[in-house]
Amino acid sequence: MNILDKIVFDKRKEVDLRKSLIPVVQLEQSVLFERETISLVRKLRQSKSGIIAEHKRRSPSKSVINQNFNVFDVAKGYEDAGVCGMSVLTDGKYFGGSLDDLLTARASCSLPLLRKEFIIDEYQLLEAKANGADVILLIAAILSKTEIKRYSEFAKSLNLNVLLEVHNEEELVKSIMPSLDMLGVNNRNLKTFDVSLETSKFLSPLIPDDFVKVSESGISSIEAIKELQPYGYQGFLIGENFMKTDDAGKSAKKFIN
Ligand code: IGP
Repeated sequence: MNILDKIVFDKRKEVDLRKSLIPVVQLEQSVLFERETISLVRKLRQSKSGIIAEHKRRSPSKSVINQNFNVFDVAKGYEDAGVCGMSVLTDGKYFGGSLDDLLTARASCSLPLLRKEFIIDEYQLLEAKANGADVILLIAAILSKTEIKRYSEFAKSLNLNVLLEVHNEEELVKSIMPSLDMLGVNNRNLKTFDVSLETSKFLSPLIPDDFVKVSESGISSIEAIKELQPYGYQGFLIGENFMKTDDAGKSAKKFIN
């Protein structure tokens, strides 16, 4: 089993347990369920810098990145820096995150929030909505075409934006459909953790222009962004580079003109 298979295996068990503990009606009763969501796509289209800044304590590839921050301050710092949106990792076992982190970020800022999670069930979309998310991530490497269609259409019905993540041509070709808002190219191979910005460059011409293109992972300089912009990228998802410093917001600010 590669790491991605392991994560998905554990996630299935976790989601089944959560489902048995918190029924859907309870999620739907959250006050946040009525909240008007904020569109990340719209913000990215209008923005020059296009930064989506992530809250990430640790990861399977890097182990500990930063355990000292609290999400409330990070969200505030990112908002003050002028980023377009914030990504909050909610996986506990591999990334040290939680839905509570999402809720805290929601209480702290009015940025569009992405629930960064391994989505394998509609239930997780209801959780995202109930905890203040505006955007969900779907990972093509772990979903069939039918699942991508089902989850993205369900997300749209909840007024959530959809970011679909791919890493190669095959995943991209199977995934293109009108219910997606943003196409994200992950420069990191989630099975091997190899990182290369060339992945974004190579896949960009295969992404139709009606989707906002987002380059994800391994971005550590303004030069890297400048290098990717001519390929049509309008969004840049950055985690570690901000989180490894002692002031994530201040680090993000350096990327915004
Ligand atoms: C951020 P980085 O290299 O800047 O910390 O990467 C983000 O792209 C990465 O955390 C990520 C991710 C994912 C994490 C991209 N896709 C899917 C978990 C699941």
